[in-house]
Amino acid sequence: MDYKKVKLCRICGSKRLRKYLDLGKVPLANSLVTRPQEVKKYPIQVLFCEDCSLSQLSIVVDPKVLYTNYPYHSSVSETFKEHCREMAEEINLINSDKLKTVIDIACNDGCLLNEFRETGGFFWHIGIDPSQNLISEAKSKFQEVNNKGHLDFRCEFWSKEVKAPRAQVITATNVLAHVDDVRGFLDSVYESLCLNKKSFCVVEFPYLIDLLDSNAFDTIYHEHLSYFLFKPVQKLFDMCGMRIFKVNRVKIHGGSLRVYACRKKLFRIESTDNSTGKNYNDKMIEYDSTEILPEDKSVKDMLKLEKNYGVYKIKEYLKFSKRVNKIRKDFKSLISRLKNKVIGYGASAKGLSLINYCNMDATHIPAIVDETPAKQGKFTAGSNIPIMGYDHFTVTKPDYIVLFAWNFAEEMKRKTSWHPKSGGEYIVAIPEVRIE
Ligand code: JHZ
Repeated sequence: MDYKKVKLCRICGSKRLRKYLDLGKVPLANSLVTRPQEVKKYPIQVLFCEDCSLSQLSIVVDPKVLYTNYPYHSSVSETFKEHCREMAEEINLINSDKLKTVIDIACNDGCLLNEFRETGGFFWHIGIDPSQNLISEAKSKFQEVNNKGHLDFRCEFWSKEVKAPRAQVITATNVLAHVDDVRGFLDSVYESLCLNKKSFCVVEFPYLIDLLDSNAFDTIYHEHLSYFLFKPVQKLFDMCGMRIFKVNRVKIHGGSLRVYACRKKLFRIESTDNSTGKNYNDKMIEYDSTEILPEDKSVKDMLKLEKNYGVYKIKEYLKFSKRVNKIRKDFKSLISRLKNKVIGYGASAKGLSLINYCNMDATHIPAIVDETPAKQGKFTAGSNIPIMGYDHFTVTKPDYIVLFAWNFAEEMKRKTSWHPKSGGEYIVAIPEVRIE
């Protein structure tokens, strides 16, 4: 069996888990195939923890099956690169040390580390990712900058077993939601943060309130084990000896949270004998990290926002589930009506999940264009739709382009500005099905 069932809340351990969404059985979104074929399907159900309000999938697929060879490349999107630049700049403002050690967990193709290198604070950068293909690419891409600082890429899962050096900054974007043992994951972050400096981690993940607001049920798939609100995440960090001191809402991936957290306790060295210049009696003095990283107003504001929204009760989620069913019906009927005239853009995991949730295949969507070389020439899992390079647009000239990566709609529209000029239109399914 390559998956296991979830029985307890992965944050608070509660057994009080209530199902609010069932999307049937679908294949793994990123398991692209080299020729049309039948593939294994796994259930997609979402459970709500009535104690800490975490939403989580009812199963956990073996991460080795999901990530050993991973076709998703962060650097394909200019919007994501800009996002990483802004993030690196914000981090450098909080810790302005010129020489710092940065660990990027789930570094993918090295997109974020590259921005750190370019915005300063470069000394020793370590990228860790379980995908062999991505680590090999990152190694070859960044070889030429090794002489300006030390850049390591390591192929492994970040877990409680990981051995990493201490770092001033640890980043983890779009990975916490993918992890089953979230306690072990954050315990290792805690262990790897420096004890005596302004050290912190920055964790970014899609925000459940944005998912509910934009009906983004297509972002619910096997890679995403948890759907986070701020409150359960704050509890999780607290359980691991850390404290969130700042949180931002950011636009990326349809709406995410960026949380900054540090150890609750730090240490400074206090010299007891200044006269001799010797340090035999130096003491490590423990102090509260609020002295150097005080809590920002954003932390309390975020808790207030969630409380007012009503997301700590299941009622909101049951309403969401009804909206999801309507979108599935509307999208399938629109595409069935226009089927010979459409081409998809972006073989995103969310797009391929949407196709499967609507039981569609290549008779509905004849092809999907994607600029990731690793995806081109392959077929989508379950729906068997061919994935083509950008040139396919010029060959087919579709009447409608379905934006399967609606989170990057602006960038995709910019790249296909010829389409509306020649009378073409776009279709999106999220937040509701529409032609624009
Ligand atoms: P995109 C990924 O999900 C994977 P996906 C992952 N599971 C995760 O957590 C979320 O992100 C947050 C292509 N594209 O980013 C590239 C173009 O071809 O929405 C991608 O294949 N041209 C880790 O897969 C896809 O579209 C372009 O101009 O749902 C976008 O996928 C652009 C902008 C994208 O994420």
